[in-house]
Amino acid sequence: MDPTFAIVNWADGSLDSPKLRSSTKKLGQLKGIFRDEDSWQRMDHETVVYRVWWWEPVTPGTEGGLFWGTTEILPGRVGQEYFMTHGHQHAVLDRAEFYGTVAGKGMLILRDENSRNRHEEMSPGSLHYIAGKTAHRVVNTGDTPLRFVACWPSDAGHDYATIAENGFGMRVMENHGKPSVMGDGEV
Ligand code: S6P
Ligand code: ZN
Repeated sequence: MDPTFAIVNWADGSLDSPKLRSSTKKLGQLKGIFRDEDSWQRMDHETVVYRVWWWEPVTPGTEGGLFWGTTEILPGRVGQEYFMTHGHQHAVLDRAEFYGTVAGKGMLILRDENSRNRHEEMSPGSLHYIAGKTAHRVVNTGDTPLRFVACWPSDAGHDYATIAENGFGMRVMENHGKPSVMGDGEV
């Protein structure tokens, strides 16, 4: 296959490319992310929370290029809090990104450079523009896998440390069987 060509299955977002890369994030790798530390501690740390497959048609760090990926977040909760991605801002802070939902139900949590929060509901077909200087995290609020595709600049990089330190300012918790968005400290 030509290295500038890949196949996307638009029904489920899966990707086929000779240069496909992938990573798996298990519960044990998400220490400090979920609010209920005791529940996190009691759960099986080998549980898969999400997987990412992505295609780098150019070398990471190349200015002007793009990457493409698919993320799958499994359904589940730690205490009342739904499974979600670690979340990050881009190392080159002003780099933007598109997310497009393929399957499942979720919430995109955003935090801008002035620490202002916003959330957008994700459902099949929803397309989300993540502006530069905006940290982003995805939460699976459904009971099936949430799958979304993403496109981001090849020189964006990832900064996980800043958000790990500051948090997102909001969390998505199950409340009477329904997702509820609340402030970090709210019960
Ligand atoms: C990359 C893009 C996604 C995430 C993926 C996992 O810029 O936003 O591919 O990497 O959804 O999330 P995280 O926060 O673990 O990188
Ligand atoms: Zn990103």
